Amino acid sequence: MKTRILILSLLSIISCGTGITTGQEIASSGAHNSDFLTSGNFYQKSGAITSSGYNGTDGIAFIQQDGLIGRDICIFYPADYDPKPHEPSFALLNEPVLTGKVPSDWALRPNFYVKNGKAIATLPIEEGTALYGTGENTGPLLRNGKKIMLWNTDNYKYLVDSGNRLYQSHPWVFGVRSDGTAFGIIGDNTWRQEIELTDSIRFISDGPAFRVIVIQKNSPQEVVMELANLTGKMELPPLWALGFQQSRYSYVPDTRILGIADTMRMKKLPCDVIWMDIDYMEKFKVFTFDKKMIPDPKAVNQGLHSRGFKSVWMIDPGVKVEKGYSVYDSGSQGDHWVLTAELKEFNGKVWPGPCAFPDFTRPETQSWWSGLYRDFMATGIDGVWNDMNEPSVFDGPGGTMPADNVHRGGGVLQPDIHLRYHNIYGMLMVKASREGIMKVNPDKRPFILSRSGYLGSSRYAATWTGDNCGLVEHMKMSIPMSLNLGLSGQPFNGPDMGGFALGTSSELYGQWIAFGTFFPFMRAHAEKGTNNKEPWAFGLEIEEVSRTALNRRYRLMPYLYTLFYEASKTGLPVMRPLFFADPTDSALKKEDQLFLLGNDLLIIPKWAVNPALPKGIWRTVSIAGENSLTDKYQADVRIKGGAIIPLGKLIQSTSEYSTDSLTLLICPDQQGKAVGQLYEDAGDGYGYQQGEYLLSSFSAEQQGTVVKVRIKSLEGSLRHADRKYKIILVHKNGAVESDWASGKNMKFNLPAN
Ligand code: MIG
Repeated sequence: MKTRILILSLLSIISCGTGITTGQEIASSGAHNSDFLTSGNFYQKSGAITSSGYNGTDGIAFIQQDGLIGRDICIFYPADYDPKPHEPSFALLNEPVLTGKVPSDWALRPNFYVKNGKAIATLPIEEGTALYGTGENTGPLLRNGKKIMLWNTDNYKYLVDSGNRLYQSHPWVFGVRSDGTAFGIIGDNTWRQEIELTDSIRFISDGPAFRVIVIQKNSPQEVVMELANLTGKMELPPLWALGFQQSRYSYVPDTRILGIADTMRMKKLPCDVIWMDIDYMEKFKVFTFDKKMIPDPKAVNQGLHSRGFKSVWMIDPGVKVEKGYSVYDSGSQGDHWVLTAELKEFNGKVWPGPCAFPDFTRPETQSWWSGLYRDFMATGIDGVWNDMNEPSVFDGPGGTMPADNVHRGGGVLQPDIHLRYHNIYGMLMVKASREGIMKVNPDKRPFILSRSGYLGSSRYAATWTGDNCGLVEHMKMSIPMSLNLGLSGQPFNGPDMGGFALGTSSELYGQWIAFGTFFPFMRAHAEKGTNNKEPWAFGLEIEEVSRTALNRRYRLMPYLYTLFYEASKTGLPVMRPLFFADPTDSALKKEDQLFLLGNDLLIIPKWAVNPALPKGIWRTVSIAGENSLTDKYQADVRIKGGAIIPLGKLIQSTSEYSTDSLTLLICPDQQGKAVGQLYEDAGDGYGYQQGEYLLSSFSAEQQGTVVKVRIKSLEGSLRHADRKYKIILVHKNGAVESDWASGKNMKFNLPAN
């Protein structure tokens, strides 16, 4: 106890907060903070540091400073704001710069106060406002009335705290008013905190007083795009990451891995990726391979590649404490571990037994961790799965490390306790992973899947929603969960399709894959000890259901890839809530059985009961020969009047993807017109950043049985010499198909309906 008091007093050297700090100031003030024992750290103004965080004096604080930081974006600093415990921000790409005064008619201002020692910011909820966001949540799409804890937690089956805290933290509330205007609020701090959306919007932090950023726009779409401008965007992933992915805890030995791949091909179930879970490792030691299970990792990767598959392998943060194990040895030599409050190496139990945990706040540790990927990736690994990075610690308080553990920071990062850095531990881990992977494969686009995350972590990794169950309830909830992640800045996400824990019945799997095939990230996964959950494991009927569902995804690949391109440019989600179709239509605001894929496709799962539907023309289409109106499983997919959707060929993986011939699904609006777009590039690498891509627009006009189609190149230097097109005209009573044609201005004569 004595040591703790000594350390905390060393830590708590008073510093004065100036309120506003520029990026440069942070960089220079951070520079001499690398050794916190001599320079000390910061905050200590209206309260004292305790080992569990901030302990302010109760009372109301005035706004110390506020102003515009962009078009329709304002920032508010509380009176006792100190930048040191908060900056640089992990959510924001750049430190905000004041560009003007808060407009006089600005509706949303926070009130700041301290209650029970906690720093709080509240904002009023106007009547009729629908609330969303708050990141990864269980429960419905609409967040009104909810209380959410932001404290990244390994939440098996979503049972801890009734699922009110999961693996990720997004201090972000997104609101849509009844008139369709919208706002978003960032409570810019990483500390353990709660968000309450009961009588008002309330951020209640265990850290010192924090600043709040408010975006107000005319539409929800503009708010989400502005969030992406502030927090950064997902980089365009490799095309293969958009394919179907098959995982299990765990596919071992090597022969089983290749067997799964072979069965996919034999059964003509399109698939791009096989995933390797922890049992491939030797005694769960990261960056090793078990000699019996995987005697030759290179051969496994080559085997997958020669079958047209990619491979993703798991890496956890916990490093087995074992002298002679190179990762532990080099980590110890470099002083890379998170420390206890007594400044000793912290050890906690995970799969390998006692582990040490990299302190990713240290720049040296970041580069060390990056470097570990060199030999690993050299075996031909395509993607990396960072799991357990909340971090999950089996014998730690609340399943993680103690909140008073010490992170040493360095560079621009302040030293501080775990309570501050917990929620961005995983984000810092995937940042280092990504850098390491890019260094080894500079000509490939990295793919990383992270379980933990924080607002803005789509900059580094895709995500999935953790350990759900093979339950109808979890199947249905996967839609609002994915939607709210998309509305919180993470477009590349999806659930464990089919359910991770518990057995999955044939019926459930069939229903799930039939709409799950339209998730941005589509991976089937299964826990150890559960029934086999590959598409063929549920009998012939469900195998056929799966084949059709997967064929639908792969035929839609040109459209899906175009949506990912759009997301990487604008921050708009790939999977969108129904109210995006009409933010003024109150009936759509809580509908979360259905979703939109982009703007032009509406996905209606078979199990949806009395769904609210957007107004206007939306017509059911067949994408891969299915008739979803009579089919027991396949989701009803409807195309919007006025839209053109490019479809590709039936393929078994994106390694066969080409846009040499395209089918245009055309659904004319009231005036007989329709438009669409297509993005294409090499599918991997960075040529597209040098202009090696093509963004085209399609426009169509129908007059009776004649449809004229114009194709324009909008951007990029890629050219297509002789692309063949056919069209499928979707009309009131069905669809008619044309012959193949080519050219920039085509005229299709269709058979009469
Ligand atoms: O404690 O690696 O969420 O997808 O299969 C469980 C084994 C650790 C949790 C992940 C799950 C993965 C499992 N992991």
